[in-house]
Amino acid sequence: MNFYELSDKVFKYSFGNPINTEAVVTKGEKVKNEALRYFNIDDTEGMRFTYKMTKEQVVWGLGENLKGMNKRGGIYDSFCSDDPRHTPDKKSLYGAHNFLVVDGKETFGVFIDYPGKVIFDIGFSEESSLIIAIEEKDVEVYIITGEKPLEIVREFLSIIGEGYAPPKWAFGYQQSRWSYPNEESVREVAKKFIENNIPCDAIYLDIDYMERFKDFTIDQKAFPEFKTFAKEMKDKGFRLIPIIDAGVKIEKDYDIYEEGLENNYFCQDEEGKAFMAAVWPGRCHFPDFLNPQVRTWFGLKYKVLTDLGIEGFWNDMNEPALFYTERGLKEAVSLAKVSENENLDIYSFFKLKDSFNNMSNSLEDYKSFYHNINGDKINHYKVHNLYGYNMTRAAGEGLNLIDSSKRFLLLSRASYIGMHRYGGIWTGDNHSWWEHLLLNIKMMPSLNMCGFLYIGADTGGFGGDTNHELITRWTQFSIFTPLFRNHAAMGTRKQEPFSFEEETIKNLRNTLELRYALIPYIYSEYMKSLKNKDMYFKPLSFEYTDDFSKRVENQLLLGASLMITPIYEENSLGRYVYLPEDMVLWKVKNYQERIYEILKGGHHYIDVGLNEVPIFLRKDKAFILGKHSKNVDSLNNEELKVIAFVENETTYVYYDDDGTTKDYKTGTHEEVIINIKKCGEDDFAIEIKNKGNTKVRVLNLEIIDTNGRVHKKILSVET
Ligand code: MIG
Repeated sequence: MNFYELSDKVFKYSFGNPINTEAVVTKGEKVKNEALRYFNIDDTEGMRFTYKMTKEQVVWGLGENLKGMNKRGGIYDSFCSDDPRHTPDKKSLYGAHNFLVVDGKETFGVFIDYPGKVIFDIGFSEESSLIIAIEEKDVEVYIITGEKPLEIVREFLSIIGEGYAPPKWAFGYQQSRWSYPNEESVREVAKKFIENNIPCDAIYLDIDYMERFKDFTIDQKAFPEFKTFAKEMKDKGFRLIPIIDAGVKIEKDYDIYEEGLENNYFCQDEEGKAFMAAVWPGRCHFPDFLNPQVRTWFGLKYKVLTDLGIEGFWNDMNEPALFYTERGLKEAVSLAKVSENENLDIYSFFKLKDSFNNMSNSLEDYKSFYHNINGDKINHYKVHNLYGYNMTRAAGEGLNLIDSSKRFLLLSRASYIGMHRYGGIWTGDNHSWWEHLLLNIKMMPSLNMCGFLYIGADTGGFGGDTNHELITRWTQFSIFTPLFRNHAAMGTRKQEPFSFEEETIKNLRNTLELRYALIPYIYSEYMKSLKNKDMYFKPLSFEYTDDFSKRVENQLLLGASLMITPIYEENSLGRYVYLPEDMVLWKVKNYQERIYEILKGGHHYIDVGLNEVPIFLRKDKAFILGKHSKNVDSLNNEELKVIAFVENETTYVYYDDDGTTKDYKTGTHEEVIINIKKCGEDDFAIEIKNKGNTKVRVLNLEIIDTNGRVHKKILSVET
């Protein structure tokens, strides 16, 4: 084992001959050996790391996963999986995010940098054991020390590199469906948003926009004048976001297929032929995204679409999902060769049934193809979790070559730690189930811990039919997630905001207007989290140290100042909330009406009508509120509200930048620093600093004092 010190808090232990995943960007100094901290190692078969947990310890992390924010009591297989039914018994979703923080009297972080399957048994097999197991002996383990979980997370975020910033318009509402298959249907959706006065920034194009599901092609019948159409939509205020799938269709004269084959850019089978499996386009080959040359080649193909005016993409099926291979098909078909009147015994019947069920995403298939990593032929199974990550990396790097100064919207379904540098993720094929709204809430801080900031779920649920209540409650939560997209599967009921009855449309419109009014705060908090290596969503106990906060899994801290308490249960017109300190409650029906109520620290039941969004403002904190518009590009934030709850003093740093270029990376941005200090009974001293030429002209302050009185002041911002 080699031991490296990355800082005085981060230690890397390198066992055997690990594959460089490039998850971590910081290189450490190699120092003398020391035994792995915290864990016992058993290397009789693969590697098994065991830590004895005390009863009081909570385990946070693991990014995109099922179960609670506290991962104890569960067993998780880190193995990117295309499984469209996220039921509680499942062990894997689309991402592989092997970072967790053990929090208690002894507190530390651990990251298992291993590109194959990792099993996290967190007090499942043995109540007090945290067991991490891999099948091989080549692995890098990072241990991160620190006093508190947030401090440990921030150390981790600083070694995996700065995250991805989408363009500002990507903070607007986005509408999707599988599918809006042609010009007319997209035009119709746009028209309904306009007619119903509902803000929206983007409309998604699912697989049907392509010609026979071929990447970087457009179905000429469905979109005869794509470039003109994209411009027409943009002029109306909507960007189009096409999907790109991992599988490349095998079709003679299709350039991607021909070039890939000619240059050996596809993953190969045992015999060195391009590996073949079927997905949407039928039989496909799979670009070897682990090879940098292939990444550049594929990444530059996005130019076909950027040349037509496209500014955003979503990369799908990149676990990679495999519907079937010839092998699986043969096996199933041969089992199915039974005569119709055969009396199958029950075992052969199940075997036959399973052979069809197990045809997709089978381990045997994953073990049957290879990548070329620096000239070495590496079995896919060993590096499975790097595939989606590197597809999106290909896109990110390609888009950077296409236009190095422009920010594009980029989403991936599969991911590994490190991919946050290239794009965001949506959390895949959830269902229109209340359980998945709660899961969505719990997953957000875990993903932030692993570097993923531009995240969100399919609002309303992808599979199954939503109803007016679920879409309303889900939308009321999703207005706080950086990625805010409503998406639904083929065959499900329509779930665009205007597809419901008048009252629901009105509630959704008010909710979306609130989102747009919150964009100055949301964007400011997002960018500060990115720049300062911080979390956008936090569990309560990452800031409040009382014992009860650790148990709260259905409320989140949002940025520097707010706490949100979403309604996630059917038929409920309210909920229990826990306040670690006195806070201001603003129940938003319409963001133009602001009635504030002070709630004392402790447990409360609050009424929350279907037309209300509860927002809590923490003590000695402030947030920013703008006005809504039809989309982000037309927001005018020269005049902003500053809403503060002041007992003693608060400072809010309002961040903004051009929202379109990468200039922020070199420090170009604007900041308005607002300091409010209580000086006497009704007296507040206010100081405003303007750094970097802000566009803000006027600040309307609403200062709430501890008696609930609101003090209003209007200040102009000096330039
Ligand atoms: O096998 O492109 O997660 O968002 O609508 C399904 C069709 C493929 C899965 C994605 C989903 C998308 C769907 N895709």
